[in-house]
Amino acid sequence: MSLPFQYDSTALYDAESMKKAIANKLMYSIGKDPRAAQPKDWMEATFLAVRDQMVERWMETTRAQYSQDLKRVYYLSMEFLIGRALSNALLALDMEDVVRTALDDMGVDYDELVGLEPDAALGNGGLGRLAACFLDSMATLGIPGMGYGIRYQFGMFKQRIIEGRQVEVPDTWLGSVNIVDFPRDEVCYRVRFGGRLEQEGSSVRWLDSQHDVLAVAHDIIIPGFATKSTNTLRLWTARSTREINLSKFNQGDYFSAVEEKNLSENVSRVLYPDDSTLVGKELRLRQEYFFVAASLQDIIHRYLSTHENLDHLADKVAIHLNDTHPVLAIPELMRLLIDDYHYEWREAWAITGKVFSYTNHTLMSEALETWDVNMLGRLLPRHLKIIFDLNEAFLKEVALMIPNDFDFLRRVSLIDEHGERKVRMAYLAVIASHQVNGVSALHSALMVESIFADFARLYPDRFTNVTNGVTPRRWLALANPELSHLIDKAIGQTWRANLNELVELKTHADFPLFVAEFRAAKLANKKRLAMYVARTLGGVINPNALFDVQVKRIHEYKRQLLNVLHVITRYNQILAEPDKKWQPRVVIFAGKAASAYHMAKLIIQLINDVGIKINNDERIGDRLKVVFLPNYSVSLAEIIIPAADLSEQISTAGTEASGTGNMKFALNGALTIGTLDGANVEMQEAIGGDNMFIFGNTSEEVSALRRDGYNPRSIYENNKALRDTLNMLASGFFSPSEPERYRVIFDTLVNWGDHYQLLADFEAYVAMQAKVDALFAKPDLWARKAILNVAAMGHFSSDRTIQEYADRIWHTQAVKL
Ligand code: B1N
Repeated sequence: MSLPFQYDSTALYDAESMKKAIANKLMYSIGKDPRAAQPKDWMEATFLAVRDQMVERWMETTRAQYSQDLKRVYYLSMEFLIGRALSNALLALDMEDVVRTALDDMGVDYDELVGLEPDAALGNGGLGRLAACFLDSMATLGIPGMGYGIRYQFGMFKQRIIEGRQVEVPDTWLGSVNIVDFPRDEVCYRVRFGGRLEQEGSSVRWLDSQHDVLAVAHDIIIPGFATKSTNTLRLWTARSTREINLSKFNQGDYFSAVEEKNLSENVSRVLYPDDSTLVGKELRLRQEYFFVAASLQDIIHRYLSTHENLDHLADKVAIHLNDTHPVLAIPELMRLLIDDYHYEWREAWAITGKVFSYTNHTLMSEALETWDVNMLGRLLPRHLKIIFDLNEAFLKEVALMIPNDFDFLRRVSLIDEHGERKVRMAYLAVIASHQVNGVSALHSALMVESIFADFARLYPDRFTNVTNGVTPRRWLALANPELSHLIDKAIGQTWRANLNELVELKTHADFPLFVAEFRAAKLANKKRLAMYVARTLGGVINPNALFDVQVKRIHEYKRQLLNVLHVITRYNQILAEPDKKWQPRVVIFAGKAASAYHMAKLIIQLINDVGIKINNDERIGDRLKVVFLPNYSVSLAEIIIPAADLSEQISTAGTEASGTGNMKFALNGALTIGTLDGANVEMQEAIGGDNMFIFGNTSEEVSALRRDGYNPRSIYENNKALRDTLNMLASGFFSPSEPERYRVIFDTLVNWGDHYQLLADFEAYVAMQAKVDALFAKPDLWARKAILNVAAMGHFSSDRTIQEYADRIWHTQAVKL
C-alpha cells in the first residue's frame, strides 16, 4: 500500500547526523536546553534517537510477517529479565562507534551514559532471563514471534545490604520520561473477574463479573542482531474501568473514590520476588489471568483480521507457556471458543490441543503451582467449571487406557483432593499441550521419571528436551569486549550469529601468543571488577588472586552454604599452616533472597559476617577475601562474569533444572567447579571432563541416600575439618554480638537431616578446591583449559535452543526480508 505522504527515513550512518538526531531529541522530546541538560537527559535523548533507528525495521518486519502469512509464536511469560537496552540495540544495529563519536563530539562520555540506563528487571532469575535471551534469538533468527507479559510498575526489588542484612528497596525503573516502550492506548481489552454462571441449555454464561480491569498494551522493540528482523515484546498494564467512582466523588468522599481505581490497577503494580517457590496469593492469580486474558484476546483479534474463523488457528498460531504461570490460557481459550465463538466442546479441545506447548523449569515441589479451588472459583468461576469438565473427560479417557486403577486416576487428576482441594496447574498444562519440554537432558529425563511419570505412560511422545542456551550477543560481545576482540582477531567476527564457530579457537589454545593475550583480557576484566568493588564496598581486592564466583539467587538447593563451609575451612587451614604457599583467592558472592525466605536471608548475613572476620584478620592478608556484592542484576552480571576465574555451579544433583549462569561463565573463560546437575552434565560432554572440576554425588546417589537413609551427623562426627567449621557457626564465632545467630544453620545441616546433602559432598568439594589451586598455580595451563571451555560453548547459544523449538515444537519458519 502506498502512502499519500512521505516520511523522512530516520536511517543514519554517520556521527554528524547522529549528533543532530540526539540534539533534536534533547530539545524537542526531553525539552532541555543542551546547556542545562543533566547526564540522565543525554541518556534519554540518545536512547530515543537510537530507538528511531529501529522503528522502520520493526514496521517492515511486521508487514512482511503479515504478507507472508507466517505462523507466529506467542511466548507467554510472567517474567522478562531484559536488562539495559541501549548498548544492546547499538550492537544489533552496528552503530556503537557512530554514537560514541557523536557523544564524544558533544562532550558526553558514552560508557558513563550507557550506565545511567536503569535495568528492565521484570523477572527474578534464570527463568526470566531465559525469556529475554529467547526474544533476542527469535529476532535474530527471524522467527515471527512475540513476547507477552506484564509491565510491572515495580520490577525486581533493589537489594541493599545494611549491617550485613538484605533490605529490599522498590525498583522504580520507569523514569519520568517514557523511553522504554510505545503505549498503545487503543489496544485495550477488558479482563473480567468474579461474578456467577448461568446455565442456558447446553451453554454457560458468565455474568455479573465485578472488579473488571482494562489491559492496555505497551510495545518494546526487540532488535535482531545484524539483520533487519525485529520482534515485539508486548507488556500489559492495568487500567481501571472507571477513572474514579463518580457518585462517591460527588458525595465528597475523594479518597474512597480513587481507592477503587488503585485497587484494580494493583494487578500490574509489582513483580512477585519469589524464585522457584509458590506463594499462592490471590493477587498473583489475578496477575496470571490478567495478562493471559489480554494476550489471548489480542492473538485472536490479530488472527481474525486475516482469517474468517478460528477453525485453523493452530496452523498460524503457536502459544508457548513459560512454566505454569500462564496456564490459565488453556481454559481461557476453551472459554472463548465455546462461549464466544460457539464451537462444540470437542472441536474446541481439538484446536486447543494443537496450539499450546509448555516448558517445565523445575521439579521442586515447593515451586509447582496449585490454586485453591475456592479461590479460583470465586475469581474465575467459568474457568473453574471448564477445568472440572476437562478433568471429567480426561479421567474418563484415562479409565479406558488404564482400567481398574483408581489410585492412578487419583494421581493424575487435575484436582488434588488432599485437604483443601487444589487445581494442579502443571497437569493441566500437560494434558492440553502437544509438546512438553524440560530444560536440560538430565532435567527432562528426571521429569518423566518423577513429576510426570504417570503422564509419560499416557502420552509417551509428548515429552521432550530442549536444553537452554544464552545469547552470545549480550553475554560475550557486550559484556566482554576484551575477549570478543581477541576472538575476532583469531577467527573473525561471525561467531556472534553462529556460535559454533568458536570451535576454531581450539587450535589457538596451543599458541603461546594467543594464550598470553587471553590472560591479558581476563586480567583487564578482573581489574574492572576490582575497581567496581572498590567503588561500591571500599575494599581492595588483588586482581592477581583467583576470582572464585558464585552469583545467582540465594537458595538452599544452590548451596551457597557449601561454598561458605569451604571458605571457613580454608580460613582454618591457612591459620593452621601459615607458612605454606597459599593460592590467594577472592570468593565473590552476589544474589537476592526472596523477601520471605528467612534461611536465604540468613545465608546472606552469614556471608557478610564471615567476610568481616576473614577480611579483617591480619594473619590472612590477601590470601583469602570474601566479598558480597549487593544488588545482583543483569548489568552487574555483565561486569562480574567476564572477570571470573572459577564458576561455582554446586547445586545438589537433581535440583537445578538447567542453570544458565554456568553457560555464561564458561563462555567468558571461567573454569567450572560443579556437580553433575542440570546443564553442567551436557557442558561436561562438550568441554571434556579434564577441563572442568566435577565433584560430588550424582543425582542417582542423591536419591539413593534419600531413599536408604542419610546420616549427616555421622559425617560431621567423622570429619575434623568439617566439625571445626560447623562448630564455629554454632558457637557464634562469626556473630559474637549474637552467638546463637547461626545455630539454626548448624541444626539444619547436622541435626535436621541436611535436605540438600551439603555434608555428603563436603569432602569431595574441599578436595576439588585444592586441585583448583594447584592448576591455577600454572597460569598457562589454566588459560589453555579456559580457552577450551570457550571453544566448546557453541552448543549453548540460545540461537540453537530457539532453532530447536522452532523445528520440533512450534513448526515455524523464518520471515523473508
Ligand atoms: O529456570 C531456569 C533454569 O536454568 C533454572 O535451573 C531454574 O531454576 C529456573 C517460580 C521459577 N525454575 N523455576 C523457576 C521462577 C519464578 C517462579 O515464580 C519458578 N525458575 C526456574 C531457566 O530454565
